[in-house]
Amino acid sequence: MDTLKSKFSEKALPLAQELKSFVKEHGNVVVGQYTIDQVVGGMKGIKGLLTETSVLDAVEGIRFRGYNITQLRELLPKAEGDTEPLPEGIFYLMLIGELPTPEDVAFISQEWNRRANIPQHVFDTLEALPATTHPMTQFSIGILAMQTESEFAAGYAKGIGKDTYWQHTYEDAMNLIARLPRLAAYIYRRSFHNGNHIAPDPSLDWAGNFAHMLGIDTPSFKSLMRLYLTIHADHEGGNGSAHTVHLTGSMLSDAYLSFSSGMNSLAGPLHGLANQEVISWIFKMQKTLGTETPTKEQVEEYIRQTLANKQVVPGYGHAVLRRTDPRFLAQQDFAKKHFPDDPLCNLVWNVYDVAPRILGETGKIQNPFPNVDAHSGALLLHYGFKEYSFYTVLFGVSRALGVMASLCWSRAYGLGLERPGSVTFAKLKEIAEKAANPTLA
Ligand code: HAX
Repeated sequence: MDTLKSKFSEKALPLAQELKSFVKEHGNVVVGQYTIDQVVGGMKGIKGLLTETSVLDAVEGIRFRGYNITQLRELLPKAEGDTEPLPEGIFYLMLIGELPTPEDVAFISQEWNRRANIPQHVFDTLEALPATTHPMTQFSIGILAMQTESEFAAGYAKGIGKDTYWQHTYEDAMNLIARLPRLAAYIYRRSFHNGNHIAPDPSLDWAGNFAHMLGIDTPSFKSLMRLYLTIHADHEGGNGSAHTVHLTGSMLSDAYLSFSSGMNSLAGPLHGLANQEVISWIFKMQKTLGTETPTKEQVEEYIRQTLANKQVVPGYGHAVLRRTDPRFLAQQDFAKKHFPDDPLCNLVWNVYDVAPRILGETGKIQNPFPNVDAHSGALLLHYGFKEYSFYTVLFGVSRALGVMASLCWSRAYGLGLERPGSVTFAKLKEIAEKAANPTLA
């Protein structure tokens, strides 16, 4: 057993025992109540998932095992000469629950390089698709094609015991994460660079190697990738991609099947695809207004037009957050540090100056502030990374860190399959009527 796996077993197995006894003793304690609003409105606010890797507060934003993003940028180990954290570190933190040492992070880098090989049939599968297929569709299909490699699925077919599920899931999680940068870079280069692929460099860290294979091989872009892949990693358990991975995984579908389904959720415009939509919306604004540097008044006019057209302003709003997303602020900080005069970043900041007021005036948008997706495209474009239909794939590569760490915990805990009940409208009316007239039996 490798050192990370053994550390995980030391942490997770006693807690799994404790959880079992805890549920036996306190299983009938009521956690919360929910309303018809929540049933119809997507179960928001219902605490119905057990997730260890991170917790989201509506005002403060995300904390990974208790640490916020500002602290993690400070505390997680870094590559030599870089000031941004290595994503290997946040994976360790989410999986083990403690800050990693530089040695812990070096071990994960090494492991992911060792496990990164992708079988040829995965590339052949991708080659069967038109190069114009949306990168997220290719990404999901590529992940599914890798399912042939699942150690959990192979083990299950042979009849492994329940108590070893976590071990096979750990192997799948590590292999899958290791392979994703190669898969994603392959899709990028086939879609936008005539299939002119770049071989991996195993001397690099996970994010550095990804930047290298994408073809933007500068220290500054590597630094951005490290930050990007760290901050997009997790957003507690209920977001679309994490929840989908958990739901699929709860049927004992292996890591590849589960992660592919999660990526199909991330590919929706209300979730991860918003990063593509933001840039598309900004380009349309520039074209419509006939200027690359619109004034704040012009931006305001365009936002009002978007709302009048009954469209959303992408990158703004959130199902849980009620303040500016700290992931937006981390990206703004990166841009201010490295390229404060970048015109597109300045346009993003001008939108930030005016959008919350206008969105707030509608009176119906619960969070008028920017989310993570409002900024990421402008940073990527600074490096000439202009193919914005690929942006959500970058998000997906990062999201693997959180959801795979969570899948390991779900298997160690032996969490049950997810199967909530449903009601009809007629039943809701009956419930509402009884609530209004408590004397009705
Ligand atoms: N622009 C215009 N209208 C918006 C809006 C926005 N940015 N955000 C919310 N609204 C509207 C909703 O569409 C809804 O309208 P209806 O009542 O007519 O249906 C109303 O305001 C209330 O919505 P809400 O309760 O504030 O927000 P929800 O929890 O329903 O939705 C969303 C949250 C993130 C989906 C929403 O804010 C949105 O569509 N934002 C734009 C898309 C986006 O940026 N998505 C990425 C979110 C972060 C993420 O997951 N990243 O991956």
